[in-house]
Amino acid sequence: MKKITWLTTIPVLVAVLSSNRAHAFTFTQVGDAGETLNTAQVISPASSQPLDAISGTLIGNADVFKIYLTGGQNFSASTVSNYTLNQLPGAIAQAENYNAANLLSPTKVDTLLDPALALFDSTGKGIYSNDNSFGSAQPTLTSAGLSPTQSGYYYLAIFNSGSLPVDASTNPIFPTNLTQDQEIGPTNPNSSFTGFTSSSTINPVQGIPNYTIFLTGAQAGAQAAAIPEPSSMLGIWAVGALGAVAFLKKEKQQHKPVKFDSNV
Ligand SMILES: [Ca+2]
Ligand SMILES: [Ca+2]
Repeated sequence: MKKITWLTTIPVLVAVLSSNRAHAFTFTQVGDAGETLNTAQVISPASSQPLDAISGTLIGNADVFKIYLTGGQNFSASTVSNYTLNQLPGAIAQAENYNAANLLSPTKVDTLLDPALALFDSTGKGIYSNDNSFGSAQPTLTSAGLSPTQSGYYYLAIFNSGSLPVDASTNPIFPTNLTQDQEIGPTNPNSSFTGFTSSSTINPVQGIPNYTIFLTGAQAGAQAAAIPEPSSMLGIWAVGALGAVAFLKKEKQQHKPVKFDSNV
């Protein structure tokens, strides 16, 4: 995507998120979310509030959450890290500012450097997965595309890039021979995941890495399906990704000016 598109889209999305955030709900992991359907963490309290984000720390290979999607291909999920911000188009070349101290600052954000995301249906069958998007190591599951049309409960997994969701025969649920930036559907649509392979690439800067998954098209539970807001029509793709980026850029500007392309 061209730089001009990113930068002109961000102000619109800031307004969208601001209007939604007033009644949105952010869930924080309690303890350690498991790596199977049975040990997935259930969002609580269940309600029809929009589920804006899930935050946590990654212990083990993966964290799996049971979430309710409102359907209509409005679901998207995206993570962002300080490292991502340094790599984004339109941001200044901040590599000189990227170091461990930066990432560990309490004003900075996620320290899980290379996560992947995958969505499964209520029986654990793969829907889609992504490892890296937009030239960064952070994943995005976009709306439209492979995003579910049907409302209902699904399982969202965040896992180390070196891990793979597998079925009972340890076959990977998603293809492994594709380029990392691709959003991919399952290898076998009839296979259900039963766990994750062990990761050899856990890469925290220090200690246990934390993450935040920004969401659209999700809510905390099944009660009274949320009425789609007009702004959700903007969710063609990556509303979660761009909105998160816009929000974090705004936060970051409080600490350090971010230069933008002079042509915008
Ligand atoms: Ca876990
Ligand atoms: Ca990744």
